[in-house]
Amino acid sequence: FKRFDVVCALAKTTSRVNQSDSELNRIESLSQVSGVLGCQWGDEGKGKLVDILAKHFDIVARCQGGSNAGHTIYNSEGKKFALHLVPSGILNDETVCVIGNGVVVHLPGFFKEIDGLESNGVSCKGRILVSDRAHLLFDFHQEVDGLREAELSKSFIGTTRRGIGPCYSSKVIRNGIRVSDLRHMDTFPQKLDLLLSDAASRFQGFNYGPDMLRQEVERYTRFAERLEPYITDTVHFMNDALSRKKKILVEGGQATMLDVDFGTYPFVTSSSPSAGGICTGLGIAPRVVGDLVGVVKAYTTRVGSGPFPTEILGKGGDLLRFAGQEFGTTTGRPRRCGWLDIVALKYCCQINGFSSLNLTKLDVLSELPEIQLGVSYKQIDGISIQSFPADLRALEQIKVEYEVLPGWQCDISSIRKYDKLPKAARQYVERIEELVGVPIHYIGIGPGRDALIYK
Ligand code: 2SA
Ligand code: GDP
Ligand code: MG
Repeated sequence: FKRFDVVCALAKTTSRVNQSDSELNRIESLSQVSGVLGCQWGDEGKGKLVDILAKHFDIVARCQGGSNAGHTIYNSEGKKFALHLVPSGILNDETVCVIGNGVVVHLPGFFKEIDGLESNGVSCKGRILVSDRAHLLFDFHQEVDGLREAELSKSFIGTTRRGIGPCYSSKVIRNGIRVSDLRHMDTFPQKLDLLLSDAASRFQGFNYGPDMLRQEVERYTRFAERLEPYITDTVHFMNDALSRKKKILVEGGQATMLDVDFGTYPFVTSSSPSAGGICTGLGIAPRVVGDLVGVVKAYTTRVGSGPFPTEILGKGGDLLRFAGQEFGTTTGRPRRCGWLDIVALKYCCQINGFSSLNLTKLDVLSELPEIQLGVSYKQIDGISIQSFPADLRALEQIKVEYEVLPGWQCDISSIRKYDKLPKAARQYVERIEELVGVPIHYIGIGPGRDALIYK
């Protein structure tokens, strides 16, 4: 762990720019293991917060998902980076980035991402550790993802087609191939053959032959060599770091409403983006997990199919989409847009036990004369629903009750102090806190690193 010590020594000497003592105090009082998790259907702006917090942590770790994630961040010069597998701590030179055992790793995508970062001046050497227990996601998983979607026809999930579901299926059915298997290339071809034959027997449209196996084995022999310096027993690494009082920030991908257990199943991803995924995806004990910051957009977006109770169809939705530039970071797909859903947010807060929230993209609402907040759900017969329903049929039939709040109709993107925000904007923030019962500590008013208000 020599490289880690060098990195941590550097972290202590970092200058912390543009932050007041109370803002610094807020960040530095975050517990030894903290997390940033999505509260809606993804794309809340988790990457931006992780990038900002990263310089106060020694390690930033991903615990679930794969390159379906798209985290857009801007460095201090305003240069844009879209990250998928690499944790959003990478732009801070001092941070060690861990890809945990719960992540599914597509090596061609991983190396492409690293090459892209390096060619943009971000040094990745010795700063990224990949768990030897993480599962490998192959190109064929991506192909199968597409075939499954085609098979589902009108009831398609709207996946990112990055092979996530098929790879987690291989893992759970127990014929998956893990990073540590790359150290045994003698048995690798047999294992891969088993996986590919399985896919071929299931999907008629999947053409598998000896050439494909030979080519993949050749490719992965090269990848195995290139990956070797990254491969780490990250369970040991994380627990050793904990015993040495290092600070760990966990970066969630996707969000609770896309969680395979708690989300709008089956319109979900195949991992656990909620708090539970931190322990299973990194091998650290629940008792060490401290502050969790929930990231919630000031409105709601969803990409892909599935229920969306507060969705705004038509022109209203288009307006938000263009104002918020709501297009997928990974696929470029237009995101569906709607009002903030307090019922879903409360459900998410219950599951994750957030210590605070980051309300993002408040600036996007600036032009609206009034803003709606979905505060409760009622059944067709008028009876109130207490929590977010599991039953999608029930969800289709609910009626959302809204509170209407005044808009502020002025540009707030250059404001940096909470009390300088227009009264209507503060009212909106405080009403959300009141309804949800969790304090909002951070407010996003633009995509840039400095566009954050500490409340
Ligand atoms: P998958 O590919 O199997 O995980 O898809 C299953 C569902 O999970 C949703 N999902 C996402 N939703 C929002 N953002 C995601 N990342 C990208 C981004 C998405 C993009 O940052 O914009 O570029 O399209 C993400 N990843 C998975 C997905 O839409 C399905 O509903
Ligand atoms: P993530 O997946 O949760 O990390 O979010 P994405 O990066 O996919 O999507 C969030 C988008 O909103 C990105 O393009 C960010 O640059 C941008 N963003 C984040 N916070 C803010 C904010 O407060 N205001 C505005 N206007 N944009 C933001
Ligand atoms: Mg995203």
